[in-house]
Amino acid sequence: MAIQTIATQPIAGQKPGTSGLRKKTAVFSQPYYLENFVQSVFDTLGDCTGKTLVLGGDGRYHNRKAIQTILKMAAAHGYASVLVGQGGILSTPAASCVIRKRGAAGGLILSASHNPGGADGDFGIKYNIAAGGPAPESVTDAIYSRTESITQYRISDAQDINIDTIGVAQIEGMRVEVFDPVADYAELMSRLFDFDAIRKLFAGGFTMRFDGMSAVSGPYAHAILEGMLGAPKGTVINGTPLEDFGGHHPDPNPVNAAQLIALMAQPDAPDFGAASDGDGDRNMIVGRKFDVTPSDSLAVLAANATVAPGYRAGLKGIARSMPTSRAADKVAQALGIPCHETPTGWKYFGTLLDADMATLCGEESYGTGSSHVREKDGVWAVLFWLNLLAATGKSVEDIVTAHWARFGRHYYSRHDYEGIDAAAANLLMNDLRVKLPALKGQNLNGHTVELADDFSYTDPVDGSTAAKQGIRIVMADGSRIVLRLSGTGTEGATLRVYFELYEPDPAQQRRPVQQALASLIAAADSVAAISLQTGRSSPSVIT
Ligand code: VG1
Ligand code: CO
Repeated sequence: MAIQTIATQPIAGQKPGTSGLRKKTAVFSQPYYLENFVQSVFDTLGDCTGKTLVLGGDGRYHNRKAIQTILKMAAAHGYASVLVGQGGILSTPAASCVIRKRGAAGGLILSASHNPGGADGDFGIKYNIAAGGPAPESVTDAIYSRTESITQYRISDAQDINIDTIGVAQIEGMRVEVFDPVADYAELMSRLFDFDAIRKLFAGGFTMRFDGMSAVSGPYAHAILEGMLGAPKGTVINGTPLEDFGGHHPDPNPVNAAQLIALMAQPDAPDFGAASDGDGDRNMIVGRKFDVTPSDSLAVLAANATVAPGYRAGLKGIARSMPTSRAADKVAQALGIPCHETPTGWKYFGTLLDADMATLCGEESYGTGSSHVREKDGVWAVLFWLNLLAATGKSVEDIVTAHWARFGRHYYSRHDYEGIDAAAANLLMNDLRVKLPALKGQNLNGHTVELADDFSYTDPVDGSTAAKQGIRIVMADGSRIVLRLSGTGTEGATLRVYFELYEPDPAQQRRPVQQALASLIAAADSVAAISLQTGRSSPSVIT
């Protein structure tokens, strides 16, 4: 065994986006691609000697190979120890949990999350810091800038090691510990939620389907729901991680989790449905014939947080990403706690959670989480809902409609225009930016514009700033249109248009969502010339 120094050259475009570096698998599997990026991470971190690194991924194609490469590179950089999830499996929230619990210096998570996997799909990598959360922008910017000047990387020429059996091995004197990816996480969950009450719920005949979407959350759901909580076998469907996610798009929304939605619409539907994404950090909550929007889910959990033992003491604050509906703001107001508005991406919640300024966080993109880790957490959200259902004995629909009656309903929808021409997408955003100053006071389809800007954020804890985080057009009647370009795609550009309309009157809260939002949808098209600029007459995905 020897450590080798290999000459390399910068590869263009290794810039992490909303959540790490994501590219086509074919790009990632090119010689030097992963190595250059990982070396740039290690160079940015500085001296790694004696430190512990957590390593794992969502099990997608190329995961195992990438893990072997990273192990050999870590060994060449003096890490004392690398903790690897068995079989290379480690959900994003479990990685965050393990980094924190084991006092690791950080972790490398291999995932492109909700993007499809396989040889023709996507692959990704991100670095998480010692607090357990995604590296802040200052770090990802430094990594990117390192990728632009890299000249060599260091790697051990050791043989591949067995990552399928729990135990300890060595590479160049570095300890490699293959651990059970579920155990620490499951133990944390059992401390946060009333497992006895949930066990009784299942024992009483309550039925559920959890769709693992053939991705990483399956093993967690099998162990916790069917194992620790006694849910009948078959509660978890698509529960085995597959390298290509069964050819599906592992994104838990009503479009991509159509199988679950159809099941929940049957006359004999289970009481409760849920799904998670590729790397296990997203969640979709479904009642019988009743989908819960992620923004509502955050608000409902916040309003009822004290039912769960881990949140008995109440919440310090709530944080939501800017495009997420303002349903959580209403709850924060009622609870007398702050509601922070951050840019899209979980990395912006870290400082607020560390400073105890927020306890619950959420994003409209099926992401909910709390201070228990520093990532959004799919299975956690599902357990929180189960705890709530067990504590109240009510149905999902009854809980949500009672919430609307009390706080008002925020009708909400996101329209995605995927794979559009990147130049056209940038033109659309730039044209709209130019129009913003003149929009104030204008009447758009019956809504008077109160504020129109490009969202900028200053972190209240460390003072760091992020500009151009999405265009928001806020109306005097409380409704909003938000437009931004995705930072997780790998082909062309994706335009996301978010719509929100507040309806305080319970008699008006059961309208079809797209109909309720129709005036805003038409207003967005006229102000941003969406059909004209994208060449699309309708969005590719509506959630
Ligand atoms: C999307 C979502 C964002 C989420 C991000 C990572 O980003 O909109 O809310 O944090 O994915 O989620 P974008 O830039 O494509 O809109 V995950 O589960 O893919 O790590
Ligand atoms: Co994800």
